[in-house]
Amino acid sequence: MGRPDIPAELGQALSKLRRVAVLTGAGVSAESGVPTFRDAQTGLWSRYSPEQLATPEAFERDPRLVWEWYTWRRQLVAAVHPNPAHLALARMARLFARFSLITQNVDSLHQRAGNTEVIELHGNISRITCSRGCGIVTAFDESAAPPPCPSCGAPLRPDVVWFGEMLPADALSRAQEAAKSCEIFFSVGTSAQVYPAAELPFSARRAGALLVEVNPEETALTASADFVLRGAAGRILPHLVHQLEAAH
Ligand code: BV8
Ligand code: ZN
Repeated sequence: MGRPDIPAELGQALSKLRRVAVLTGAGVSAESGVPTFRDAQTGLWSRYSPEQLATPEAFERDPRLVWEWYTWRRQLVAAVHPNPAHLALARMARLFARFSLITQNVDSLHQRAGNTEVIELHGNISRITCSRGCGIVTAFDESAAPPPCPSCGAPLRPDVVWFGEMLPADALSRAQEAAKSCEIFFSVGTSAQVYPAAELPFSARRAGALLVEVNPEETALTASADFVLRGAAGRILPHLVHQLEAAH
């Protein structure tokens, strides 16, 4: 397969711009072997949809089932590696004066690829916290069922944002600030359907930023994008960063 073509005017814009923001979704981890939310869950989880399991109600109703799902996902994530898309974003962070990496993913693959500042909008699967909110945060452990909170006894839960739950205020405000102040906003590997994360590219555009989409498929964002790089992030981003490094 030939080199993906990066439009010349995008290359020119990137050589002049200083402030870049990137929003990633499950698609950036797809080439590491982590199923996206839209892919049918593999194996025994195929009969559940994430929207059914990633909710406080599901955890209330069947804490052990939800806990097992996260244990399965945590083990799957621990067994995979960052792919060329993650590695390209780690290199890209070093090329711009202001680079904000905002992710909807909970898999730590951006950190493992070398990005030191990652705005995690939806938490992280490697951490667990008190389901009654008494602030305890600790590392996920191998127990078969949610362990009791050491201070209040409520079951501990994955430290991720479920549907219907508020996003961490600090992460969301940093992401909104980055979207409003960037000159170019990349939306990579996200179907742009889950709010308020999906609002970010639109607020970047309203603030005057160029909008670039990297995705093999059309999304809710495609019509508003200034540049659509149609293809896998693991193929497109390394080529884009290679071009940028050559120009720097
Ligand atoms: C909130 C963490 C309320 C957990 C996640 C009705 C009831 C309740 C809520 C709502 C409702 N209607 C709307 C809502 C709001 C809801 C929402 O937006 N729902 C959607 C479904 C309509 N949002 C929320 O509930 C949020 N909270 O609104 O609170 C509130 C408001 C005010 C005051 C109080 C309360 C919380 C949302 C966060 C949920 N948690 N994850 C976990 O991981 O277990 S969301 C989860 O799903 C991901 O984090 C991600 O955000 C989303 C999946 O989306 P993507 O990442 O885009 O992945 P997806 O599979 O969709 O797409 C993959 C893309 O990659 C595709 O486009 C594909 O083409 C592309 N791709 C594939 N391969 C590649 C590729 N791209 C590049 N390269 C490749 N190789
Ligand atoms: Zn507690």
